[in-house]
Amino acid sequence: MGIVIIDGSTVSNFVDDVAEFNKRVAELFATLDINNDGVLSRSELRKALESFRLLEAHFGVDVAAPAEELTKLYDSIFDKFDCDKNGTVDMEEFRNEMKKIMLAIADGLGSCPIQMALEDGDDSFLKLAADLEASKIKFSSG
Ligand SMILES: [Ca+2]
Ligand SMILES: [Ca+2]
Repeated sequence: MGIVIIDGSTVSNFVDDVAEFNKRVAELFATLDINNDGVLSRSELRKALESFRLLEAHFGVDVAAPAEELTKLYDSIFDKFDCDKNGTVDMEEFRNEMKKIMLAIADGLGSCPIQMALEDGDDSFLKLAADLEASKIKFSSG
């Protein structure tokens, strides 16, 4: 358990670093693609969204909502990701939508840093953003 502090620029710097962002997205995608068929199904994406607490906040998911409502909501999020409406989310669709979400979060954070409490083994995208920022600070200070 640790605390990271992130603000809008932490998140937008992460997205702007295309090589790093794409690499992280690819890693995340591989983790989420439980049956390794190269695409995310509805249930795979839902599992992913459930594990991203900040994304839930971003989409206004009320975790205490009834199951059918949650399912509807996750379906509507899936439809956002599934740009070509073929019923699965491929890597490119996933990357495009993650980018939009991260930039929207960055906008929302602006220059007001927030503290995030992290549990051990937490590999949320925002933590990755914070890690990247930390590693850059380390490099630039020698
Ligand atoms: Ca899959
Ligand atoms: Ca698709």
